Amino acid sequence: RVAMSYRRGALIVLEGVDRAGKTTQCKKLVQALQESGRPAEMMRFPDRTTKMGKLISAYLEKKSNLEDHTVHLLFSANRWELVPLMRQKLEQGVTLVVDRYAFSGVAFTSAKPGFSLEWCMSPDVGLPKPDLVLFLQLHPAAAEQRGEFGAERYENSDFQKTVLQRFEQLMKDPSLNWQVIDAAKSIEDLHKQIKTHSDTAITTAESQPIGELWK
Ligand code: ADP
Ligand code: 2DT
Repeated sequence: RVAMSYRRGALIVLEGVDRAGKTTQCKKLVQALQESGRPAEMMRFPDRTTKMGKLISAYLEKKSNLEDHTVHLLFSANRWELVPLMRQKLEQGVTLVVDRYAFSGVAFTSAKPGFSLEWCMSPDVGLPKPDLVLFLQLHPAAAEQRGEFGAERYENSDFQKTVLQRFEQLMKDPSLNWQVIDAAKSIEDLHKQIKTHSDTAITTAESQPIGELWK
């Protein structure tokens, strides 16, 4: 094919506070895309199945302690180790629907004392840039009604409130296609809205190269 479009898949990221419905919506989006004949796959970060992912998982389950900078870099490394696979899929035309990405990385670490947004962003600079970042916005009180916090690290309401503030800072970046969604709506309403944004992003991405995050 000469001078043909890229026809690559889109990189779609879902972000939001704990229990906003990210996992529920990622699964529904992948299923809907597949049913409409578009190749799509789900990914999640952290990916706990790799060697680095297992270290992260033990940390989140409080089975191990890691120094704060160290664990931040591990979360980033866990994304970088999957970049070759992500690029391969995208170039094959597969749309990737990703549950959390570098935005969670920055929001969670920078909610700890002594961590600037800039320092937290730097290891993730140059990752494949999402074509769409859906932020599932949910008030902390509404999130609480969806059930108790689990026993994992970071699962407490004061920390989550600071995390939300950091997400809000990241959303001011106009170089990214942020779409804020009201996550208090029903699962079906949210899905329709997310599907519409995704269809637009997929069409746009087809004729564009993969971008570089925060570069
Ligand atoms: P996250 O991945 O953001 O933590 P989940 O998709 O795991 O969120 O959903 C958290 C909980 O909230 C689950 O019990 C899920 O069934 C419920 N839930 C998800 N979406 C909604 C919604 N739109 N309205 C009410 N409850 C929801
Ligand atoms: P879940 O598996 O329930 O989504 O929880 N986190 C995530 C970070 O601190 N840094 C990161 O880079 C990422 C991707 C968010 C995972 C927990 O890990 C946090 C909640």
